[in-house]
Amino acid sequence: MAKSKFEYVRNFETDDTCLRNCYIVVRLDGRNFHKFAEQHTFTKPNDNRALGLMTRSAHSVMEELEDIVIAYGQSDEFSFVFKRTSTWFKRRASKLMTHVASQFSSSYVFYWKDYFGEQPLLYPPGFDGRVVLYPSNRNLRDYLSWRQADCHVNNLYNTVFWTLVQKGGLTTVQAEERLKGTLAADKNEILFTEFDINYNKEAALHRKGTTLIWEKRDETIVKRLKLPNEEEKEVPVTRSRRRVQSYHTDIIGDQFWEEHSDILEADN
Ligand code: DGT
Ligand code: MG
Ligand code: MG
Ligand code: MG
Ligand code: MG
Repeated sequence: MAKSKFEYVRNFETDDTCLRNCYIVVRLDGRNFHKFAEQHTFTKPNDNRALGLMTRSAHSVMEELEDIVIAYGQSDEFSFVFKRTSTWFKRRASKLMTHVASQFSSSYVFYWKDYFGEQPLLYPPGFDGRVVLYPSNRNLRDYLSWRQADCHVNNLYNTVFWTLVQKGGLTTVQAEERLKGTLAADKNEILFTEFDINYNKEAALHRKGTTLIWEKRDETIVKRLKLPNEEEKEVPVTRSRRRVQSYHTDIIGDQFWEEHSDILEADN
């Protein structure tokens, strides 16, 4: 087809190809979820329906899009890591990020009722996205550690804060005052001595967030085979299938990475 005289406008598009050899991380974060959580009466400090829906949506992103090797989520955010050798959409940052954001957002709405039942979704939620490149396994692990440490710090604070309010009868202002300047050890101590709560025994989902990875499983099904001039017979067929598995476990230390050594590709 002949080129139109308008064709030149293409040249105004900027190149946003992600640097080769780097892990591409897309992090989404719920837009104004402070208000969204209030309006949809999320339980405090953690709403398992909301967390389940976030994870379900991330699961859909991993299944529908190419080359995501691990995802990590907590609160209203989820990070998706594309393998460093991915060539999906020619590594164009805007394509990758918008596909992740739109697949996630539409899934969040699509699966809403599976988690919230009859409670209506009051308005369409949105998610912002950003792309960050990490050139080494150490940098990528430090990124994920940073998000999990953030989960821990916030959850410890929120757990004590809402325990002081819900069980201790403090007002939110009093609880905030009480926690001013306290360290992690102080917060653990308040929970333990005043409320008989051992923070380390609180739900791992809340303390560690959610990590999604691919796992291979052998699956055996019985197939009916009909060869020419033979009776039809049933034969077992085993094939390796990948499926998304979720973990609520520490990803800061080495153990997780040693047990799942196929996630990271070697630094060269
Ligand atoms: P943003 O991200 O700048 O548009 O603003 P927000 O309001 O989304 O702020 P952000 O992302 O820093 O904080 C997440 C908010 O979501 C925070 O206000 C608490 C709320 N949220 C997330 N998960 C839960 C939950 O399980 N229960 C409750 N009650 N609130 C939650
Ligand atoms: Mg924010
Ligand atoms: Mg947010
Ligand atoms: Mg957030
Ligand atoms: Mg198109």
